[in-house]
Amino acid sequence: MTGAKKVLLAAPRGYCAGVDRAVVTVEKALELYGPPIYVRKQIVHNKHVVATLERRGAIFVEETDEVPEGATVVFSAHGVAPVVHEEAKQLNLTSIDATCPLVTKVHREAVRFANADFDILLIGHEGHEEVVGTSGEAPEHITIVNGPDDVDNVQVRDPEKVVWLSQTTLSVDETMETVRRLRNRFPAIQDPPSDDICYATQNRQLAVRQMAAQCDLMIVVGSQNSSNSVRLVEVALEYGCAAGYLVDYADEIDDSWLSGVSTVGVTSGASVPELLVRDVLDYLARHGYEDVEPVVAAEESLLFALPNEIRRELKRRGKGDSAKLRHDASTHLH
Ligand code: 0O3
Ligand code: SF4
Repeated sequence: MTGAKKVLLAAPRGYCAGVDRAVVTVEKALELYGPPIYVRKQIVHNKHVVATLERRGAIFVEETDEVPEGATVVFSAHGVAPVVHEEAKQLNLTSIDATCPLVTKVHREAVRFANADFDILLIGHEGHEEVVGTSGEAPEHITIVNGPDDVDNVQVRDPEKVVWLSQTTLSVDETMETVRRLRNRFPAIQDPPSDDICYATQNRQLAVRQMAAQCDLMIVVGSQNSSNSVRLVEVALEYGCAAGYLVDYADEIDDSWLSGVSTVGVTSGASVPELLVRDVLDYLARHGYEDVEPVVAAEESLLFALPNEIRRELKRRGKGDSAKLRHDASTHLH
């Protein structure tokens, strides 16, 4: 081992504005309406968040038809296809939409280009909830492109009327490679009106890129089904870190990972409460990595207003809707 033991701690890491809004939406719904509150799919892709909300009375279901008639259902941060809103209406459910506004932005782009009769090439992971939701906006116009190697399979009606859009949580580098190959095949392809890979995904990857080469090991806190968290491990390895692991909890860290390691990088995905990162730092401190140095790639201050249904109800009960209120409410998950 060379040099003293230390930790490089990425910033930004953890909760993005869309996750904060979605988690607080479920917390507020529980508080305002009382349990049970049904949530369609995992509100965000994090084991700890889901388990904590479950203990407080949230019931997670896979499909809308599992929700009893007349109950309240929250749609997850990843967004839903219009058909899901329809189903909820048919079942007489009160729906609260916790879709991140930056995902909704991509839905709107899809609708706009579909109305203009474009072929839309949606770069994203087939089967991921966000991709299912976005493609459900205009299924007849959208083709999913599952990364660079999928480009050769793409067929379009008119190569002059093609646009690419993307899932919000992809690898920036890999997506640029997919776009480069798409542009080789369809030189007239249009770019999205603004970046679809969101600020939070980009910033978390940027921080990892900045520190990867200085780290012998990268520990990313996040769940296996969290696209943006999985990408952080990949980025660490691509940018020169020798080893990288994704863990939900500190107790998943294997002591042998630290053998011969002087610098450990630590970060977390956009759906990860900060307390889980604290546990990892505590574990590392117990193993001699007490020196923690932040690596700050960007400052973030974005906050989204809660969904209308929640704001209306808070207002009706004279509880207001300040950002402060939201963060106070979710302290235990942060
Ligand atoms: O989309 P991803 O699997 O990364 O989802 P997470 O882990 O829940 O993170 C929040 C991202 C999101 C809701 C869609 O952009
Ligand atoms: Fe929204 Fe980006 Fe967070 Fe997804 S990762 S919930 S798009 S802010």
